[in-house]
Amino acid sequence: TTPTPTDPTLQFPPEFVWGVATSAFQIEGAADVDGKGPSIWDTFCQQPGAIADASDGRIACDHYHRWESDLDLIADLGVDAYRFSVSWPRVRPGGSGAWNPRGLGFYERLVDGLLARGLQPYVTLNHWDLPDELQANGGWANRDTVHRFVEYAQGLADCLGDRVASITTHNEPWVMSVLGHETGIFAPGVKNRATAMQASHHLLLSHGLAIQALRAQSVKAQLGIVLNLSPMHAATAAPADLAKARLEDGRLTRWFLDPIFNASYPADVLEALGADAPRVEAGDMNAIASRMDFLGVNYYSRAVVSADGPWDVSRSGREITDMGWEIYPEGLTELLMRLQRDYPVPPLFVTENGGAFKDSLVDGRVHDRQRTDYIARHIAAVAEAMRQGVRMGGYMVWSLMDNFEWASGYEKRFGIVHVDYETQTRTLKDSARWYREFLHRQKADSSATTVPGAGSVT
Ligand code: GBH
Repeated sequence: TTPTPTDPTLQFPPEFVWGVATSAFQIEGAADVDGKGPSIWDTFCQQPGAIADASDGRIACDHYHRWESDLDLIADLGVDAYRFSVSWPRVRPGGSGAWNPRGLGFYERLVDGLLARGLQPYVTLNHWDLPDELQANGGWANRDTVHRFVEYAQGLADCLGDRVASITTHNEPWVMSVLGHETGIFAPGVKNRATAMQASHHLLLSHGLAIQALRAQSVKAQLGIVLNLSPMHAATAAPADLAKARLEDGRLTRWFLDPIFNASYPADVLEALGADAPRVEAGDMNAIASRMDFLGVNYYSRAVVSADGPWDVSRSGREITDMGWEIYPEGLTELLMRLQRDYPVPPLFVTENGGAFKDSLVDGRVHDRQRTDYIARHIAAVAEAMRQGVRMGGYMVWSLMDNFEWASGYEKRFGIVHVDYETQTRTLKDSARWYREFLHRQKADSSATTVPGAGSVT
């Protein structure tokens, strides 16, 4: 059953940060307005068959023109923070060379608009929309892109570093490297494992070097990275399944956390990669291991692996979302506890969590009981991790509103706010009403007994 907004086990400490999240390419539209250059996603969308409904990001939620009323909507939810990303080709169209003052101006107004409404800006620098001109040079597979990214981070921090609460270097480097360069289902659509692993190394290196550059600039924002992580369960206790689960966990989780916290890649994964392992230069690993202020975790489901091919999710007996992902809230507790047990992590944030469901808008209401249930149960899973001693900084729902769901186009809806793409009308779904009521109760009861384990999140 869905926890109610007043459920006493869902009482969090007052400093816990609640938010909603989006990303630039998925909501902004205005693909070539005010001097924006093309990104690899603009280009990828033009490839026949790349996007399920043959759509693109040209208009999306038209947030570029509707940002003020969208900020009013966010404020109305009663959240503390808004996590969004900056479009690199909007602020520096070619990825190098001239900056675009009109693009920078958009994000300055957005940040000021958040602050004016009492909302903390949580900025992500790279949520996948690399400038297309850099891709022409090899993109993330080319070591030069590392330095272009550091310049981009410095330029952005010059503008916004004193006004934003939090800066994330990359959103989900696993997705950009593996889905973008190995399976090729995401931009730039490359299908080569060695290229994917080289790209992942450059993403990590650019993260570490950007953190160092921003520290040297003494930005006030908290600095970190966001990873997509899942507990990796073996389908059976057979040795072959267990070995495969161990290797897949190595590729998804340890491949990123070992370098960030131990300055080394996991030996078993390197061995399995053989000649596909990345070239690493002297000093790279120490740069990657630069100290972070937080670690962001995007959690949607667990993963189940079987040695004889893809595991059939219908065997799970669980409800699945419209993406075909199993609903598995206790996996979030398991994951958060494992991270704090295995690594010297700074405070953890759930920077994305949510579900796609088939919604219907009837008489101005969307009764999205499944999404409400999904969010409430995952918030309860965070509370449980905190009771077990995990230091948590915050939780953000993916997503504020329905948007461009990458290769799935607009057919999959993750929003707690419904978007009518004909009229661009926004309508609060029942899940948004639940979240608003829940947050209202949090603030009202914040003097009462709270979930222990928040640690000092400063
Ligand atoms: C996030 O990525 C993105 O940050 C966000 O932009 C996006 O809109 C949101 O999630 C929803 O998709 O193939 O069944 O094994 C999610 C990363 C990586 C999560 C692949 C699911 C595989 C599930 N995803 N993962 S499955």
